[in-house]
Amino acid sequence: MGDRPGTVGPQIAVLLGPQWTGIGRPVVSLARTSSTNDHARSLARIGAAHGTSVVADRQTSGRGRLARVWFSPRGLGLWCSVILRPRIAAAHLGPLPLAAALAVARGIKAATGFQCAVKWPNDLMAGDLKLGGILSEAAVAGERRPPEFVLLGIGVNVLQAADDFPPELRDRASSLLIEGFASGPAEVGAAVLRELDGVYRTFEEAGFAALKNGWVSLATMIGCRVRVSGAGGELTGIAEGIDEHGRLLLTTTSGRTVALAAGDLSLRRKEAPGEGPACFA
Ligand code: BT5
Repeated sequence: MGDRPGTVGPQIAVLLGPQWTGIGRPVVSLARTSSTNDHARSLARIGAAHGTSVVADRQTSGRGRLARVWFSPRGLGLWCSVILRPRIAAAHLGPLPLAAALAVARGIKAATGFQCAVKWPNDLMAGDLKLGGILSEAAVAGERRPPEFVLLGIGVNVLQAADDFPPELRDRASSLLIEGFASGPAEVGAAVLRELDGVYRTFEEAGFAALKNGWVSLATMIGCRVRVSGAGGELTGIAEGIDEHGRLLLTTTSGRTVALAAGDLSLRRKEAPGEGPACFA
């Protein structure tokens, strides 16, 4: 882990202002770390307070779900993890990544004016290109108890030009700059943390049910033909919506509707008879 302070974190602290006591405070700033989630975990284990954020200019082993690589070059994106100490049982935290994605989308809008979309379960999208993602990890001691802590990892591509992405991501990823919205990682970060503060308060007090409509209003894949892959294999069908637990409601080609708690969703681009419209065709 790098010990030098970074440049993005202190700017976020300034933008949040000295009076800010909400999520994001204190900001722990690093020039470089393996993964902000890992650094946040070691701080959480030694008692870091609810709301503490860890921001790095660059991650050397940034990761997505299932230990996938998350590309996090220096100064070009928001690479941040927030330590949460929930007061609600672990069993109710399933939709937290969706709530967080909603907060990030609202923060991006507040900082830049750009309205991105959310894609189930944890993506931020510009059309069908990935702009960012959420990695939520919890130290759970039983489903009926609050976890000791949750680490909410937030990655947003801000300043990359197309050729800053590795070749395998160039036709799948975008940044706010590529979308035509100039802003810095710190401006985006401060706005995201402000939104997260309000969204998380609603989540704890009223549950995801109170945020669901907001999430759905930004979800462009609803009504589309999609494929979902996960531990149980692959399913194809129409994404009808989500329920109050954040599960995807998918009507399969056989007409059965299933509620999926986890998986990877991809939009099917080619028309197939009897399967409904394809999106982004
Ligand atoms: C995610 O995983 O989308 C969660 C990403 C979370 C990143 C943040 S950064 C701060 C914190 N610290 C961390 O170490 N992580 C969090 P998933 O849905 O599994 O998507 C991963 C996939 O996205 C990869 O397999 C690539 O295909 C793609 N990808 C990798 N880097 C990307 C990037 N910068 N922009 C867009 N797509 C990317």
